[in-house]
Amino acid sequence: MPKLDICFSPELLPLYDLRGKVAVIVDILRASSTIVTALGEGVTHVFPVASLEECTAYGQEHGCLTAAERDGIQAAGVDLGNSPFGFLDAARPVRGRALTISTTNGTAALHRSLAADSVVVGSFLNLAAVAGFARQQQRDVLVVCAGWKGQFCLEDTVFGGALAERLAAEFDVRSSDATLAALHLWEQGKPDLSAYLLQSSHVRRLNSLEASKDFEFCLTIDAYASVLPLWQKDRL
Ligand code: 3SL
Repeated sequence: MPKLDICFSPELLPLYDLRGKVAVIVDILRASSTIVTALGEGVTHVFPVASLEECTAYGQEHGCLTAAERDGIQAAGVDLGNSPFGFLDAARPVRGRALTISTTNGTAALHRSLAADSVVVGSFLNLAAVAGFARQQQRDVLVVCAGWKGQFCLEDTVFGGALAERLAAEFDVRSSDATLAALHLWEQGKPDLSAYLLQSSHVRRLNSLEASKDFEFCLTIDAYASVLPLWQKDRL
């Protein structure tokens, strides 16, 4: 039976062997939720890049939309920040456009996980798509929580618990303490996810940036149930 394990922070990745595995990159607030929303709203593909310089250069070279955030705030010189609502604005349609995006933790976690056999981006918005892909692959899964500047984030780990619950019949979700802990947190949080996660430091940070509607949106389970951002060569 394949195993589902959870890496609480990209800083812990050197302790894991990604070869032969499916890596699920999670940054619920907000990079992974924003990437899923962008693809769900018709963006053709996403180039996640590490630096702001790469983001703006890529945008100019390829004529694509640019999105970037630093410390939660839209970076200078790009079209969009890291809010899913940037891709839901009827005044600025995104369908048919490509996107390059750079964020503090989410896109960095993705680049650090490329040794995995498959890399996908997961969020509550596309939980069903990620679970379906894992079932189809029948390989060990490592959920890579983007965290915040190397530190643990409650919402990413709770997502790991939600995924473990969905896959419990087909995957070993009991042999890693990290997965057990995530399942416990998910059990606590799922009756009222938004009330539970209101305690988290990232939610407090977003609320201070007046991005509280992003928080509620990012917790909508399966709003984009068939969107699967899968890393292929240099893009999702
Ligand atoms: O660090 C990231 O990747 C972001 O998701 C952080 S924020 O939600 O934009 O603050």
